[in-house]
Amino acid sequence: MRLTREQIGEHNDSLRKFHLQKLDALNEMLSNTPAVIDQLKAFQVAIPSWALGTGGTRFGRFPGGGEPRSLEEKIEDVGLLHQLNRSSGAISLHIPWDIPRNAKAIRDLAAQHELKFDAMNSNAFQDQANQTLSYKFGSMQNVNKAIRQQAIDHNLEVIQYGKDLGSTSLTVWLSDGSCFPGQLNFRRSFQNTLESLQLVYAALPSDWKMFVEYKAFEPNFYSMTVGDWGQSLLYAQKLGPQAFTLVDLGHHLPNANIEQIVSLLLMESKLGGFHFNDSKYGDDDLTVGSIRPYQLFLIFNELIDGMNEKGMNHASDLGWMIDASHNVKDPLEDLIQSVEAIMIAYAQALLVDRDALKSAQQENDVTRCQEILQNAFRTDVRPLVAEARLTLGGALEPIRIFRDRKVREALVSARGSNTVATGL
Ligand code: RM4
Ligand code: MN
Ligand code: MN
Repeated sequence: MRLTREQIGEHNDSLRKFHLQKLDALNEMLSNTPAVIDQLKAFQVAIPSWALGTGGTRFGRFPGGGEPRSLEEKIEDVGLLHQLNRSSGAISLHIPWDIPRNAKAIRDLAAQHELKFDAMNSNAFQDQANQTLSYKFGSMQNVNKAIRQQAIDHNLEVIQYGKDLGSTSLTVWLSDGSCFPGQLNFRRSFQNTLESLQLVYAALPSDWKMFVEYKAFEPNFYSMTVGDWGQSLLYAQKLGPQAFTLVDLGHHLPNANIEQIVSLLLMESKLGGFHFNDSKYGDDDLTVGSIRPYQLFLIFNELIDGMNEKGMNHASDLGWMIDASHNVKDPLEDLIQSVEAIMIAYAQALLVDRDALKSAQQENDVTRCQEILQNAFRTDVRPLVAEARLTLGGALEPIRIFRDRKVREALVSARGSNTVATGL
């Protein structure tokens, strides 16, 4: 489903006057709005193929209707999102949830929607129907070599799918770990995992990156074999220059200082990418920016600072992806909100007066440091984000047009009300 240019034009015309008033006010207040808008226009956030349906919890799943029934329909949904916000120009596939059986056709369809293929995600945390050996006691850490080999082979297959699609990165998230003290030999598990990852790393094309994603707990609750950024960094350092740490915002112990983690990983040139989501407790996978928008801003503040220092390209030198799951919201509306929250945090962080902050830090002027950050954070940058969308042909208010044009209703009538997308 796509909206027509005319429908988007009509929507924008009805809101343009008010939008321009707000934009003018910002232009008067700030000196660098054209540069910020240009950077926003270049910034793209990949959408995971598993976020387009309703995610379940272990207590149940409540599909909302009109969920995509195939990879093709997922691509169409991301295409629609990108049409509305012009910042969702990539999709990230999880294998085997979304196997591209006909790579050429899938590539063509994505190109029609102006979408690229972001990181490929492997899955050695669930047993599949046709699988011979079980991951019950882990995959790459497993004491059984044949099980480790099965996980390695799966990752090699995922790289192959990615090559066929034009992706250039692999994200490995392992649920490996233990639930009880004594269950595992920590060092042996680490070594097994490292050796397995090394075999996958060896198969990476030279222009690919490997992202090693860590997670503090769940589904294992006593130890995780890639449990924090320290462990992930160890693997990435031992693997080599194409391996990096991936930070998923929901994968830390409560109150972790994620912005500091990001800053140090960047310093070491070992930050690879992001999975954005928000949480109150654990890996809640809630809408980005819905719980802790200030934390998101502080993370972007460190990202920009660290990337600028290294002369990195904000848009292309790290992998930006959402990793969320929706139990009570329309998945497309939720993704619109998540992408918007990321763009807002990025824009606010671009407004931080870095020279002033540096001198305030040098002078130990703690009050001024806080003022500088909070001045940026408290600026309503939404007109800048909307202007970036508008000039790229998107909609001024994506959620409003989504509802006005009854997009979900149209998807329900096209796909049915009982469809269930693959994913968690
Ligand atoms: C994990 C982790 C991975 C994601 C799976 C679905 O908790 O965040 O990135 O692929 O969930
Ligand atoms: Mn993740
Ligand atoms: Mn997660």
